[in-house]
Amino acid sequence: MEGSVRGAVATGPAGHPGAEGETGAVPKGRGARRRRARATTWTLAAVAVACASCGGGSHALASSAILRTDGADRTVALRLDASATGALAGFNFDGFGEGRMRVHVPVGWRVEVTCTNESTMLTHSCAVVEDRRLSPYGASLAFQGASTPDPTAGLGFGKTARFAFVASRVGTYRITCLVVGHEIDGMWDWLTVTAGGRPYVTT
Ligand SMILES: [Cu+2]
Repeated sequence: MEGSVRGAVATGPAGHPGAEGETGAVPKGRGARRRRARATTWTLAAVAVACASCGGGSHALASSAILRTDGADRTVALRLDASATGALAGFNFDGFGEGRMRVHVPVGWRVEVTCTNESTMLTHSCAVVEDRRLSPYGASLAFQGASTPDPTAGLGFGKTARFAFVASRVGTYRITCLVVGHEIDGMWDWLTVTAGGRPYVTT
């Protein structure tokens, strides 16, 4: 019977040049090109390691990508990319956390959310909750059906889940991740349900 615990295998950064010794200074020609190539490899490796937990890209999403409106149906499509950038150590939606994004939707409109976890390290979820005091344990859903499935467990890397709800009450709510500790680490934004007007996003 195996008595040992199999641990994670540590691997070097992709493209590691290995134990090859440094050669003398070669100002130009193949040697210089090789050094430049090696420096680029190291830079890319460093970026890959630095962003291992943030996943996603380096740019926050544009408002036009975050919210799309079908006025005839009184429906909005809201895209929430969890950990879209490295902002707030990846605790963001679409690159925004700690309330820096505010989604405005008129009362009675249907909100169709597409939630994708871009983090390679952490699970994340998407939910709309009552605007109560921030807690490591999250908050209650503001509208029926307003979260991804099993939101305290969250979605794995690259997973997408969709949900929809009707913004049935005027008020201020939070868009949040309900994985324990994430909201209080900054992974929340605002949803304002307005008495009228058009849907829009401010960042
Ligand atoms: Cu999260």
